[in-house]
Amino acid sequence: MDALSETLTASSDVDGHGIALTDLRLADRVRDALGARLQEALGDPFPKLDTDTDAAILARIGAHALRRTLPASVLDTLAGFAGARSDVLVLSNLPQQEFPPTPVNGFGEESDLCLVTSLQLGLIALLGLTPYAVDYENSGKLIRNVVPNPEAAGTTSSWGSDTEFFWHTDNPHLPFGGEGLNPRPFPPRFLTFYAVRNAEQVATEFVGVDTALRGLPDEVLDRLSAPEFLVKAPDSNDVTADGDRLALEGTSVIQHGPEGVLIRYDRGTTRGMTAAADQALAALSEHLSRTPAFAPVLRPGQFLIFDNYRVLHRRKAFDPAPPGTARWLRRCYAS
Ligand SMILES: O=C(O)CCC(=O)C(=O)O
Ligand SMILES: [Fe+2]
Repeated sequence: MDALSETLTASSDVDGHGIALTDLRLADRVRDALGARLQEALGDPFPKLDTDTDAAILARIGAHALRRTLPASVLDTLAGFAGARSDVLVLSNLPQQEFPPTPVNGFGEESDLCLVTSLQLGLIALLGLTPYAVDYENSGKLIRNVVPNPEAAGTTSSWGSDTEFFWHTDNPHLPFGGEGLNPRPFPPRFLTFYAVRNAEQVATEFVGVDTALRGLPDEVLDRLSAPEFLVKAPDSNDVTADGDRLALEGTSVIQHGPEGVLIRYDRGTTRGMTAAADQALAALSEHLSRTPAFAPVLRPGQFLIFDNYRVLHRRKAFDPAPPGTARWLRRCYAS
């Protein structure tokens, strides 16, 4: 039955990775209708709509086309995702477009990507979230091209490839926020991705915080909750005027709140300020290397969103395909 392939929604944890997954897939005819609507709204050939200066227009076009095309059950699931505090949502079989070569230096002509940008920003709107960028990362641009950038060789960054980007949360050097309406002072609550190409079949891996901590001795958990850590900004952040990186000093790695445990973690940028704190970090790191992961290989036309306060993610080292055809995800922060 067509309706089944249209709105396949599943919440599953078959591999014990502790991820509450919402898995949605559009039927081909829904995908095609959505693509046609977007094309019609955007005009053909695409006008020069820029991701940054025209974000509000692109979001409006995307949200309008999505609302008029997606089945009600999918729209309801999207609207409820952030409030339900689910971990990961995947929406497959979205429209694609003609894509330029992968911009391996990190930046390309954004207005060539109107259709998929309007989709991504439209989905963020339907999720009830605010897309945003910060001025000290990605040149302040809203969408990060997650590509194997040769200039990032040897770094643990979303632009890296030759080095494993170990389990982490994004921008863990910022304090956890309340429910403030300005997301910038805090780590991004959610990361969204639209996959353009991934011929190398590199997985983006996820583990839920409860699974990540399960089985650790109480003294390790107590130590990780203590304000005994120095967390620096990741390699993707610009350095400050004195050549150093921003840092949060005297903070904890995990924090207990009404919605459960929240985590800030990046092994590469976090140090214990005491020997015991360092040992607790080492124990967590060792534990994580043995924890089962949810490891989807994002395929072209897939959208994924996850909760960056409740889920750790990583990407293993890989050999990039030739520059123009190399792996390319489009990432946008949303809070
Ligand atoms: O390359 C990936 O799959 C994830 C990269 C990453 O950690 C990020 O974009 O924040
Ligand atoms: Fe990341």
